Amino acid sequence: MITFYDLDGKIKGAPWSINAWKTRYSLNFKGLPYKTIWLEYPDIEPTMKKIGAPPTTVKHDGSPRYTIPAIYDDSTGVAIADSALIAEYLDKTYPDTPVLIPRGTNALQSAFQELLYWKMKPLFGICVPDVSSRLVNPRSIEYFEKQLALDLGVANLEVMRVSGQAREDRWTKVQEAFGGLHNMLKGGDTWIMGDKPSFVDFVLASIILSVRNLYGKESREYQDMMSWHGGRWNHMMEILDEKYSAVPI
Ligand SMILES: N[C@@H](CCC(=O)N[C@@H](CS)C(=O)NCC(=O)O)C(=O)O
Repeated sequence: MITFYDLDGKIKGAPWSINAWKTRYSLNFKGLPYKTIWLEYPDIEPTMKKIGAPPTTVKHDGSPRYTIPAIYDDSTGVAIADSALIAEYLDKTYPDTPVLIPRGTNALQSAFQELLYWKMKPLFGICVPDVSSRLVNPRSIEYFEKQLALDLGVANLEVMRVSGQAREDRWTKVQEAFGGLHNMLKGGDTWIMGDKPSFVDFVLASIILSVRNLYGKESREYQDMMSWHGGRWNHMMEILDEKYSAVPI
């Protein structure tokens, strides 16, 4: 069976890590059974070393950075981290399951992921200062805030907070970013690659999910987003919620 490593958080049953959701959607989409191990930030590095999952990048001091999501697959003995590498591994190892990264689309999928991150910067600007108080367990807060502030090049996450009209203006930029995506996805397709979901849809959905986890399904933010562009994001999320959002423990 596959063991999936995710981050624990304050809201049980609603895991909050955007990156881990990419892998949860991937595993659910493929219908592969798995169990979840819930970690706190300080546990990630020792756990990854223990299972043999390599670091995915480097920290600001040049030391290796170990990250979740990661999986350990006891049928092959493979331990692997990074959601995109995990998707590639799952496609290769379980060829009879639905494909996450269709053959020949690796470069396009990577490029689209990067584009999404650039486009969604205004959204991250709104969300980041709210994450630790609403979602992160006390044991992870110091690590999370320090690491993210370093990543974002700010003294602390609070300096990013905007309110009042400035927040409204930023929210308009988020809507414009989704509008840009909507214009790219011509026609009535629900999914980025056309008639079937693929890994990049799960990347986009995990970003949308971060708003729902942070502010709640009934929040003004989430409801507003779900009304944009003829409800196309709502339609996508409804399908994903119904089919691929189970959170096995
Ligand atoms: N590109 C990686 C990013 C993974 C990532 O940044 N994970 C965060 C949690 S959401 C993490 O484990 N951070 C630990 C650290 O930065 O030390 C992926 O897609 O899996």
